[in-house]
Amino acid sequence: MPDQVAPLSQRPAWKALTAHAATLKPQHLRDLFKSDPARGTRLTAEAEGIFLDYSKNRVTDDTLKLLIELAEQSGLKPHIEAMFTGQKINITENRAVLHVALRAPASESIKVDGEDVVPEVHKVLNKMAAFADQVRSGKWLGYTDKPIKNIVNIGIGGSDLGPVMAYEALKHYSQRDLTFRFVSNVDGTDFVEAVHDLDPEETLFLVASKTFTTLETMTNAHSARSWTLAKLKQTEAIARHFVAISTNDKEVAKFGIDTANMFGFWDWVGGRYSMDSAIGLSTMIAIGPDNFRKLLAGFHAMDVHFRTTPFEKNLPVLMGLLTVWYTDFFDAQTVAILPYEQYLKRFPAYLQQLTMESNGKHVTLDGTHVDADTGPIYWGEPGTNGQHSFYQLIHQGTRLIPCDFIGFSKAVNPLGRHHDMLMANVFAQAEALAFGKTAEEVKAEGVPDALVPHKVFEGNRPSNVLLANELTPEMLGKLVALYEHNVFTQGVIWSIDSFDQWGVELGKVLATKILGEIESPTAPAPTAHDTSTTNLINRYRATK
Ligand code: G6Q
Repeated sequence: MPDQVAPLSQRPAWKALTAHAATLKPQHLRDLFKSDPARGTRLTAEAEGIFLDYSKNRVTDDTLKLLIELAEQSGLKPHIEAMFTGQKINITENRAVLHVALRAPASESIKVDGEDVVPEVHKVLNKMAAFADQVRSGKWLGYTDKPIKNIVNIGIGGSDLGPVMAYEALKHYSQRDLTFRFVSNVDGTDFVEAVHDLDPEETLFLVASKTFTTLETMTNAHSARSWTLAKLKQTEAIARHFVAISTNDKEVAKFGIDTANMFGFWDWVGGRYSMDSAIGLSTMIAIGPDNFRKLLAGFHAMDVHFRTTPFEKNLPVLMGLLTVWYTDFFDAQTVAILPYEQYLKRFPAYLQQLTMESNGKHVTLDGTHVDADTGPIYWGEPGTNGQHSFYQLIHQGTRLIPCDFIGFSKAVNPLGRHHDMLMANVFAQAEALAFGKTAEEVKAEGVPDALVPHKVFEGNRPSNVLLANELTPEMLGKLVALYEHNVFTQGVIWSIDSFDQWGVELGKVLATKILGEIESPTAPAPTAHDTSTTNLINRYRATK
């Protein structure tokens, strides 16, 4: 395991950055570009078909040098090696963190507790591929011998957000005569709406749950079972209409799914890092095994880049360090993810879990309170829609919101001038945020004095522009891995465990307790809660 490092505020680079930030903050991006026009081409990095322009950030060469020193003093290099070599860096759960093994080529060997996990990964991939081919070709028949036409993934959190995001992102590459639906919420509406126009005879459920005990998923899976049996009557039908994706074969068997129809994964795959494991079965059925392997190859290419490239040219490292810079030295609370690609409409939601569940921590690896702010809030919407709603605040509000613009040189669906218009907006927004419009410029347009302050754009608002060639399965893998390693970089600087999620536990425990209290009509009114909670429960019991 990597050596322990000094608390953040005592690392020399941190102290130097604190002093440096004070001198840099008053400087405007307009001046930084004026005194150093070459920064527009110099402060860029390119890897695996992704071009990152980070020149419109409030940094200089000195800032970058110090941030990289901070990465070194935080032990980023040994931490990367520890992750890639299967060491148990998720210390609170005593687990290895090996999503990188899910996309390792068969020729590689990665050991956990002395055992090579790569052959197992490929065994599951082959089993998924055989199954996906059967469904795609219409050979997998339902209980009444009709081919499957509808695939419904039931899962939540990490067992849902990746599959939904990837399905939407790669719809262009999907088999269009199959219908895909995703059910996650325990709100019955989610299930009812997902199946309202489907025929159980032609519907296959993928029950995706690492633990196979998650309340929402098991409740939805039982409703799916009842919905199926209401038409097909015989319990033997379940074997043709349900498969499981899980690490828990006992619970899968208990549910009544044949473990021959179970696709496994391992405790070293975190939920939010699992879209390229068997959890991606819906993706593989949608786009086919060949495209799924291209997706994995994209992930792997970014893994190699992250592991082997010097920090100055390392895309995830640079992006991670910039996020630390704004979070801790500019008090930025959020990061906006702005994909100018309609197919990436669920990408911000996917990144919300990846980033916020990973780095929403206030305790360091040694159990002490972290001495800086951690994980910013990630949010966003695809461009250009956001421009007509929340960009106002980014341009003229009082908060600093670093933005990641994501654009592509080629349209997946070329249509007249649409793509040029879309991309013109990427460049225009980043330019407007950085350089703004001064009072003099506004006045020169003949704007009356009273309106001038309203029409001034201060500028000096930072952004990254990520420009990639085209959204393909391979490119999606690269983009997701880019953010996975960006998050990892941030977590290492803050010395937190980016791979546990204890913060979701308390609410779950309380909900189970309260469920018992509201379901039993004879139970006495609960008293063990605070007066507000008791009052709400009683009101609900009386009005439901
Ligand atoms: C992700 C979290 C969480 C998890 C869900 C679903 O990193 O662990 O979002 O994915 O709670 O868990 P199961 O897959 O076990 O149902």
